[in-house]
Amino acid sequence: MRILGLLGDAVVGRNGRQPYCAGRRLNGAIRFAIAPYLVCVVLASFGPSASAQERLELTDAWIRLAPPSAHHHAGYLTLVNGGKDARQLVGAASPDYAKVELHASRVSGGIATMEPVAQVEIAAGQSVKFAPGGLHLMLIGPKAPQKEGASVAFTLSFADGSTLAGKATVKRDGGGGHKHGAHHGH
Ligand SMILES: [Cu+2]
Repeated sequence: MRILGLLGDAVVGRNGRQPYCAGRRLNGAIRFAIAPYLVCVVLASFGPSASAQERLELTDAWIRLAPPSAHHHAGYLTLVNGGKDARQLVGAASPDYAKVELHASRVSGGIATMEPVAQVEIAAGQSVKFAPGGLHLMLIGPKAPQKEGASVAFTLSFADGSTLAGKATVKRDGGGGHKHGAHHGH
């Protein structure tokens, strides 16, 4: 991610566009020297995106390490809408998976279930957290064995036709109670 951040920052800088991050308040060489170590590390990855997306931030994307036999992996992230309009997340995709769905989990009577959701709205000025036990990206049909620490590229699609690219790190459970596989509705 840091390497991408550096590249993204350099590309954006050459094109004369300013990444939407604290780094833009710095100038010249100082910005290029320091910015990659600030929040630009994450935000600059989205620098080349369309202007309409600049105020929607995607952070903390990760995929839970699952048993090797798992055909579904769960991905989590946070979307922060710093814009003035609500945004509707309507889909996702990854080159590393056959299909990606938006799912919501809930626990009822001690049993965890989940179901697809058609869209997730991120209200203006609000954030939505995809986390164990709640919203998640259901990554279906991995094309290669999952590896801890790997970086998985994915793209989010919005109702206005825009997309947002991100990378999720594969890591172990950070806590929470999302039990995948045991009670799968599809
Ligand atoms: Cu799911």
